[in-house]
Amino acid sequence: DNKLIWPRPILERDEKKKKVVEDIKAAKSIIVLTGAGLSTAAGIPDFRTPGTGLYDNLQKYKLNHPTDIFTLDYFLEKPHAFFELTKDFISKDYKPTSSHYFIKLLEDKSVLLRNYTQNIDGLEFKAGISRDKLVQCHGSYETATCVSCRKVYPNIDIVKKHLKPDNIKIPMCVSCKKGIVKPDVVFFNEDLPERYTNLSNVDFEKCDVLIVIGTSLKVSPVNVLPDKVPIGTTRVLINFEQAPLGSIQRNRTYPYDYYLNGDINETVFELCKELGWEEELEKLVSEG
Ligand code: CNA
Repeated sequence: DNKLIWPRPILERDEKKKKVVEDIKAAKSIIVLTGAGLSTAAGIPDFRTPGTGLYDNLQKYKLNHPTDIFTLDYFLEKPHAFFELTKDFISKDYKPTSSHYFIKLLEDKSVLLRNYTQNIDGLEFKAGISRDKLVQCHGSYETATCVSCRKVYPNIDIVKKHLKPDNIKIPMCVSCKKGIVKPDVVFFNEDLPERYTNLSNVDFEKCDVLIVIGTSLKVSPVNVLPDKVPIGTTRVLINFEQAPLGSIQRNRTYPYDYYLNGDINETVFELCKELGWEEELEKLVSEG
């Protein structure tokens, strides 16, 4: 049912692109909401792409459901699976994609209000996006906390030294000695960081252009963020697939919704070309 997906396809791609470019040119407060699709071109699998996504590649852990790996119950029982994934994230030197640099370019042009990212790979920082401009909705691998006594570890070194290429040990708390030290990435049913709550309550009402990139918008509560912008806001989705409607949105119609279907880097490059930002983007990427 076309009514249940977002945004509804109304115009031809070129026509939509033209409108999006006009609105970006006129914008003062752009929010970019990103997901795992943004980083697939960096070599990091997303969750849900059939075949390559993490959920299709977790058979060896014999999970009842792929999301189990990001639940506290499963983690407490079988922490190895999560730490094996963690090892990749914190040891490999992934590079930002050109679309990460596009977000940085929006910041350089003083039109980026915020980048809300669901990603935990830290590639936004590697692209130079300021801490102030970033909300890591699902936490990050920068810090860790003991699941038992809640001792906070201000860096991830304690975890890192347990994760050797072919030998994964479980990092235990040096203080209480009985809790596992869990990186501060948000699991299902865990609270999102305070920064997310505080800023999302004020940012979205100021947003004149919302650009959603590389997310299936299936994870709550981030998936309702697009519904928090004013009705006159331009909302753009750059993704291989349309997203399901959020809970609030069902009864509202946003007149300026544009779905730019296709590969993220290609679409972003096309937009930059039409914005006349091609050279600046290429410069950021090459200096990266
Ligand atoms: P998801 O559900 O896997 O959705 C990703 C979306 O991106 C899908 O709709 C894909 O079709 C689309 N996509 C993938 N590659 C491209 C491409 N090149 N061009 C166009 N579209 C593409 O992931 P979500 O982000 O929606 O789910 C939220 C989870 C994923 C968050 O909790 C993240 O922490 C988690 N995650 C993060 C990473 C990371 O940090 N890089 C990796 C894997 C999962």
